[in-house]
Amino acid sequence: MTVPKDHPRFQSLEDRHKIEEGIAKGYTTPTGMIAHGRGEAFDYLIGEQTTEYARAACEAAAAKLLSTTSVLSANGNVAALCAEEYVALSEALNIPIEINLFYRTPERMKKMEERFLEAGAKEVLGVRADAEIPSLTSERRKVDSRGIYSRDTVLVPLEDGDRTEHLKKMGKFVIALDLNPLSRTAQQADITIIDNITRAVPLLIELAKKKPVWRGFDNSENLRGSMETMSRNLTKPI
Ligand code: PTJ
Repeated sequence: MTVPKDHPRFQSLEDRHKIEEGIAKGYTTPTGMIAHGRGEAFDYLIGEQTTEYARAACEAAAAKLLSTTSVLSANGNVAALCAEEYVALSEALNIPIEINLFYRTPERMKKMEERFLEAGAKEVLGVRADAEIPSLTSERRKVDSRGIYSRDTVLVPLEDGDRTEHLKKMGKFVIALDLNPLSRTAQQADITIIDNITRAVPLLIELAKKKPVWRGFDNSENLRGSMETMSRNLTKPI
């Protein structure tokens, strides 16, 4: 079905169809639809726009990703929503993309790799995982020794799980990208970007090109700002 361009929720409906397409093509897991719906609810609460807090977090994230050895983790929802932009971000930062799936199967890994190669990536890590995140039991423990295993900074998008805790135990700097400020990943990361990935990735590309300098970042303060924005939006008079 074609969504009319003048529909007030055009972008949101388009994104839903991208998730649907990802599921049909086999690189996105069916539960990715539920994850997406959860994200949509939080997007409403921040007003479906990039807040000043998200912008500040993106600027700090770009500086950190540029100044350390870094890697961009990718799951099935990322592949569905913004594969091309994610590849452009990896090029702007000159760092690799590594596929890391919760519902990991050889078929899905192959389809994910094909999706990113089609989107222009020259190489995608993760398919031939040869290392493990110690003490993590889920399939997300399987990582690439050239990527997540050895690099200092990991961008973890659209994930409410236990990987961040274990990456932190390995001494890594974790940047979360998640609309839900209460998710475990959002709460445990060193920088949390509370924004829709479809807005945050283009902004990260723009900021990376300006080569920002790392000046430190207060994540608790920034998370508080995003949560206050949400509660203000919830209580504002109609
Ligand atoms: O592809 P796999 O096998 O690795 O599976 C991916 C799942 C669906 C398991 C993974 O995405 C996941 O952990 O889902 P959760 O636990 O529902 O967490 C997803 C988080 O992403 C939630 O906190 C949502 O609020 C957030 N989210 C969803 N869509 C967006 C988003 N954050 C930013 N932008 C979005 N578009």
